[in-house]
Amino acid sequence: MVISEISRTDAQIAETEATVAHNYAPLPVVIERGEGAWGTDVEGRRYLDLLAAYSALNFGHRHPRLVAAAHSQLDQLTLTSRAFHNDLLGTFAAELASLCGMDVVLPMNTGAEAVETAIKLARKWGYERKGVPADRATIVVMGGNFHGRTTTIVSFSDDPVARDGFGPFTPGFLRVPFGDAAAVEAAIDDDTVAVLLEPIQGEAGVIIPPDGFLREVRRVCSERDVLMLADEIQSGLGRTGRTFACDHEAVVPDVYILGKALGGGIVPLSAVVARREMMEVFQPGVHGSTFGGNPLACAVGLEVIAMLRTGEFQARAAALGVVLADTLASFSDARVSGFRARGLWAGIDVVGRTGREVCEGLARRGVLAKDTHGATIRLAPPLVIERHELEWALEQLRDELAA
Ligand code: IF1
Repeated sequence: MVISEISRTDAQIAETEATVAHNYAPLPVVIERGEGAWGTDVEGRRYLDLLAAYSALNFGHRHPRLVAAAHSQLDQLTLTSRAFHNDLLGTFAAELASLCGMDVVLPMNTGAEAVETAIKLARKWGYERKGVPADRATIVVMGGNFHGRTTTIVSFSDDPVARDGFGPFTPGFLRVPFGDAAAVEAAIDDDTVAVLLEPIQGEAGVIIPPDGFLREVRRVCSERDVLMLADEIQSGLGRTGRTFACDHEAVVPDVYILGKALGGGIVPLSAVVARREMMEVFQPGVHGSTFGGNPLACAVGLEVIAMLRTGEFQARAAALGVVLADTLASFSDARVSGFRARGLWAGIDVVGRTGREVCEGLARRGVLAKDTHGATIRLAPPLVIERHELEWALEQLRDELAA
């Protein structure tokens, strides 16, 4: 009898390693099914997903309302391109603009595309409305930023791993320390068209700026006629216990940059949302995307917006966020040297082990999480997680750190 020497997991990993570029180092877990906050691997083992695809799965795996919206649209129309109208884009844009308190939406697909769109908007607005001399526009960005992987975006990254080897780089960006409003103000001159920031920095390890920083940036941008571009791709759409992370300081940016959970974890959907006076710099033909505003994504996006309008997911993230923060605060500082948490989002600095080692141990305990930058792990459970599931997961983390 031939006994298979290799498990389905190992076979699947070997095939992936042989045929897919090694631009990631995934945990040795092969997910086959997802339901709510849980994934099941090819050997039937279940995992509680505390990454939620970096906050693209705020509504969990295959939320029934979102799957239903996708299914019904699949039977009708999936793509027209913007060469013609479709019957959903206007409604989707009106609903999203209303959710943001803005007027106009430019739909794209990935987060990086939305960030690039916002950069182009700010530059064009600077030249056409602010009178900045051609090709002189500058944008102030933050140390520790992560806004995507295009060559222009990595041009202003301070992470050598994300940036090295991809030059020559796009000029026109000034980096200042995240959280330092005085440095932001000092960096602004007559050529500055925008300040681009994540209200809370995700990849940097869930870095929350000093209270009042966002209000100060808002004040300075208003005073100096500079656009405040808020990248809420990861921090937005309920993650921090509010619709947007900016809401915690009652700050309304000039431009919201959205993505990830906007597509419900089903289709890529991102968007730039702003007032009409900004968006008018985009005249026909100056910007676009094949899939931008496609009816399938709009159908799912409309359902996401309807779900966010109930406030249920924001309230869950706020309430369970208290459980998360209180539990992390109880961890001994022999295991955790620090943490940051807001809503259902936390960055935890572990002691004596790499974040990767902790995440490998968590996977063996049936919990999926992701490390970032050495000894930090990020927790971002789906907002549909039940309290007892979150408590169980945190027990696994406590046990793993004590191991
Ligand atoms: C990867 C990080 C997180 C983002 C913010 C724009 C984008 C992202 C605030 C671009 C994307 C993803 C990208 C993915 C892993 C993940 C990530 F580790 F890369 F940095 F979440 F923190 N703005 N973040 O977080 O959106 O083009 O990917 O749709 O590239 O490894 P995208």
